[in-house]
Amino acid sequence: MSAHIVPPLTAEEWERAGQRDAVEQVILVDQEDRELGAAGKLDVHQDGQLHRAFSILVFNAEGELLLQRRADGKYHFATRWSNTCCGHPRPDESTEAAAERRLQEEFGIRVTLTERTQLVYRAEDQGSGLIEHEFLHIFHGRYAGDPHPDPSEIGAWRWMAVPAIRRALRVRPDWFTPWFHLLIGRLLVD
Ligand code: DMA
Ligand code: MN
Repeated sequence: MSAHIVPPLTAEEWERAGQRDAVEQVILVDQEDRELGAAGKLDVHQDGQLHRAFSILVFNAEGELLLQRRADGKYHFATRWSNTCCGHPRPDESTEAAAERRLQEEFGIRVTLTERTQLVYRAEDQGSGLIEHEFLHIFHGRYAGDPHPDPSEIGAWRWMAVPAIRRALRVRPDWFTPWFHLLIGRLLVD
């Protein structure tokens, strides 16, 4: 199973990445999001190939954003604070269905999502050696009440007002994921 996985993933990191990540497939795309085929999730993040992904921003009635701290065992960008939820549609799965699925798996909540915009970006994770290079579909949704996070995905969570997020990003930039900087800096207008 792991024969095609090459350094920089160490044996320990491979273990942490776990069986679920090892068998997941993602959709390879071009710069216009046209499908080019499927490939293994960990392979794609080692090689830095462009693939389809989504990022979700869930707000409460006060306009605060639900943030998550990625769990210690995540395959990349572990322990960093980020937007509500992210992930990859599987081959033959719609991006919206995948977004709603991951929100339920990670946070245990059902939210109706609306696609707002798209963004292509590339970022390297020093910790894991993995590369994110994504055609990102950005969804917004609203939710009231407490979420029920899966601790293997989410180490901590909090609601946070956007001005406070902007200050935190300035003061502690490396506590956050690179795509969260992009989402807040370039896209978020709420
Ligand atoms: C991957 O997020 C997608 C983006 C936008 C960075 P993730 O690692 O939280 O998702 P998953 O664990 O489902 O691959
Ligand atoms: Mn990705």
